[in-house]
Amino acid sequence: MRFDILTLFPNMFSSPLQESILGKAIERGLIQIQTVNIRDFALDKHKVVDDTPYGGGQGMVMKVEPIARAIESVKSQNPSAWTIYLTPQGKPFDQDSARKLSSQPHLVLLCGRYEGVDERVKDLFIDEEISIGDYVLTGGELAAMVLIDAVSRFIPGVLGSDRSAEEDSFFNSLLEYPQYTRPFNFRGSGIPEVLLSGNHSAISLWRRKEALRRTSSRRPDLLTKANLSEEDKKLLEEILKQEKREKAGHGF
Ligand code: 6GU
Repeated sequence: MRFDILTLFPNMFSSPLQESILGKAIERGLIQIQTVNIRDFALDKHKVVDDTPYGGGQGMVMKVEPIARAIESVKSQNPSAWTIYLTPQGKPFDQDSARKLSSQPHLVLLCGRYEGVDERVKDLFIDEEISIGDYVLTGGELAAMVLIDAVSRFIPGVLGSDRSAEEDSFFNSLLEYPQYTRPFNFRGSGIPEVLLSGNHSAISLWRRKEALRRTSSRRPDLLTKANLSEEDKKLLEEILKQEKREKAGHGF
């Protein structure tokens, strides 16, 4: 899969994408990432890429011509590349969006700065606008990296031959259960006994219950979407009863 990133700050992308899992995926040819500096497509000798807004108001707006020429240069090699503008005004990004985008062979990611881009960029060149959450970043660059990371995990082989993002528990709408590794005792703090029992069905049941407990207390909105079995519902009842008892002041 190929990603072309259109940005005024291409250096921001070098280190984060070259480390660890994404770095290996690039080395192994599973993903290709190229940055394109929008400033290289400015028309005047001072390489101006922004201007004051028509109608007045705060800040600067990214000009249409340099962005248009940058997008056209990338899309001339592949006219069907799916083109995304990263903006807080976009559709909220989630795991399902990441999975769907992973079936595209080529994504073009436009990163905005300042007060955003001239509206005509969106009308003429953008297939989809995406936001990574309800907060404001100084630009779309970090959002583009988040998107590339989440999408790449779905590409076969990126997580290794024996792992797939499809198996992630978030994909199944529950948060992960707690994990522990050695030492058994860290500064007086131990680990749940069941994990040492060697009883695999007891361990699975404990993990399922802890995943449900976490999801119920931190993200109850996810439970309504989850595919809960009859056993899950029983476990949830136990959890809620336990919580009530704890609230009432006797923690047993
Ligand atoms: Cl995609 N861009 C900016 N600038 N801020 C954001 C965002 C994107 N998503 C959330 N906040």
